[in-house]
Amino acid sequence: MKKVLVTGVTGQDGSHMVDYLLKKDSTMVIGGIRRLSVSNHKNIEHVLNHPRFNLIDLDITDSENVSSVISQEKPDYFVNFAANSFVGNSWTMPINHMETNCMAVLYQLEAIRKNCPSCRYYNAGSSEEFGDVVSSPQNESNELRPRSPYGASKASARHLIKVYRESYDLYAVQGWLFNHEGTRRGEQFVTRKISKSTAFISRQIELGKSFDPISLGNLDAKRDWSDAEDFIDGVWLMLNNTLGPKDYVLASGKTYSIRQFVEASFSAAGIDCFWSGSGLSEKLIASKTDSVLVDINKDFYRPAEVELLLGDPSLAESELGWTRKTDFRSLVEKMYTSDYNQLAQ
Ligand code: F7E
Repeated sequence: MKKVLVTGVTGQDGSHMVDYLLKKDSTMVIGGIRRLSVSNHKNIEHVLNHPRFNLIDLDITDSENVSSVISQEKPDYFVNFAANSFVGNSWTMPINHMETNCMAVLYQLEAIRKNCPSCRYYNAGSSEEFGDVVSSPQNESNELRPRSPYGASKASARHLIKVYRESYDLYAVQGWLFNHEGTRRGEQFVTRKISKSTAFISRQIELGKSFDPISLGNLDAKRDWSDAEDFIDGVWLMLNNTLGPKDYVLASGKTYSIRQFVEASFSAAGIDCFWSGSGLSEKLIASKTDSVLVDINKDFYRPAEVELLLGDPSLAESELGWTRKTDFRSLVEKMYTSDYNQLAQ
């Protein structure tokens, strides 16, 4: 039986990782969890009584706590999905992002090096490390040119992982994970904001009730979006790579604008619509009723934007045998349908 310690288990990726590992008979899973006065267990409620799943108090920003947990548990794998992951917030909380996304990784690497050097380590890296890209698609040899405190924190963590791997012979890796979304996605991220609001608008239209438009920022930024569940297998393959510890890009190899995500979401809802105006005055209008579905709010623009992300997953495909099941349209439909069904219950 292998012991896997996963952090961030109440979030999207951590909770999917727990589900994935519990399907294997050969793993027991420890969820490292930061104690809060309010419960945030929604994504793991269904596994709380699983015989091979336990929760443990773990604050990744407390180096002493990290060190004692790792020396006591001596896990076979440590999978770090805990992070402050909202890029937009990182300009207002840069120190928090650096402490949570970078210093915390250093505490984990140090604790593993000293107490449990055979433990295999994974940190959730990000396409935001590529930032202001000069060539597309982005692969493992692209320069890191982050554009946000968040991107800088993840890029710094990546450098530390490489240094520890090469200096101490640790099995320590990170994945450059491009945007990955789904029904457990936090509601402040643009995809979930759109799917949830489209579902609400659709329901209000059915009930003959009024609604506010969805207020968005930059519609023309392009992201490479995948289903978060498809990435979990890629992470596990990286942790069990017969070629040894290496960092890989996980992506779909296709890029779509926020505007295209909005269009796909209203298409999933069966609402005909058209764009009108430009810049901050641009609006998405419902063809039948002339009501405004989307407007623009400059508060959702970022001080510096990553305009285009497009990943090249070919190395992960050829060396790890990694594949994906869900394409862009199916992902948008899945998210919209789940949000609509929750409202209609
Ligand atoms: O923004 C634009 C925004 O916040 C996507 C995280 O998982 O993926 C995620 O980071 C795009 C940006 O995700 C709104 O300007 C327009 O261009 O959903 P997001 P993100 O910043 O791409 C990477 C890979 C990570 O590692 C991160 O942890 O959408 N946008 N209007 C908006 N974004 C938001 N949030 N809200 C808007 O109203």
